[in-house]
Amino acid sequence: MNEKLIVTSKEDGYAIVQFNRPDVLNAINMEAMTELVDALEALDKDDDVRCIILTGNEKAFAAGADIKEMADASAMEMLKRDQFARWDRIRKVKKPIVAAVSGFALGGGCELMMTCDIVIASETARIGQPEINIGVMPGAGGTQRLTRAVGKVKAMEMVLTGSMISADEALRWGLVNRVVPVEYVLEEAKNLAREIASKPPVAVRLAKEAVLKSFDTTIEGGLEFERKNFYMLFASDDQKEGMKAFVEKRKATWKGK
Ligand code: DAK
Repeated sequence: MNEKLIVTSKEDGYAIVQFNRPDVLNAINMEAMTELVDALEALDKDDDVRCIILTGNEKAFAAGADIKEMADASAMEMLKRDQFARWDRIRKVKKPIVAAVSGFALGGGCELMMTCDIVIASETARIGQPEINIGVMPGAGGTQRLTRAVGKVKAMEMVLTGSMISADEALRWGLVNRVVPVEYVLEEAKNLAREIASKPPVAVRLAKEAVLKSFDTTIEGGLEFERKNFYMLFASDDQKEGMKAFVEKRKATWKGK
């Protein structure tokens, strides 16, 4: 039997999803992408899981889409493969995804990292959009999410030169949340996942949804959307419990409804 290209494990309240193509620096081929999306969607439906960590290994989070798989493809073949459909499904995952990034996060790897909600990077992280060096350009959000995260001039430099940035630069530019020594990157992501998993799940879900909404609407539309989600939470048991527990000076117990 073929080895799985994506390995999933569950811990207390969260799950870890790990790329498993170490020989090619976790380059993402179509099979890995399918496994990844299937795993994320299954975890999204799993009530025991409240947060998902996406990670690679010490050398690479992911060095991009598999170049060897794309090299000879025609435009029509690329169109028929319809890989964007899989990427779109990741965007629809409702639970928070924390990326734990060591080594290379390049091309599709960087784009996948930016699709995650929070990013913990190790000091060894090397982040970039090097597609220009192989005759193409970013195709899964690299010109859009990167530009929103770091601003036009920095995104332009990364996309047009294909140069990589260090973890410290990524931190200064707002592309990652924090930088830790490589041996702590997964531990730090787990701490964060545990903390998110301890929060009321419906509020977490609606809050994530509202933050993401800011990417594709006007401020007016976004504020309206936020307000509706805010009101909706007053229909949850967890809102009653959370506020009651505060008044009674005790710890809240969440029901997730
Ligand atoms: N694809 C396939 N194999 C890769 C790979 C990749 N992206 N990156 C590395 N490898 C393989 C190498 O070929 C090598 O395999 P063997 O030769 O041993 O068989 C092995 O991994 C180790 O790599 P190196 O020997 O090159 O290792 P080095 O430490 O010397 O260099 C490197 C590391 C990361 C600087 C170098 O490997 C590199 O430049 N890799 C390519 C990085 C890159 O250009 N990434 C962007 C790929 S394009 C789409 C969505 C997304 C995308 C496209 C479409 N749709 C939804 C349609 C995304 C496109 C991309 O990401």
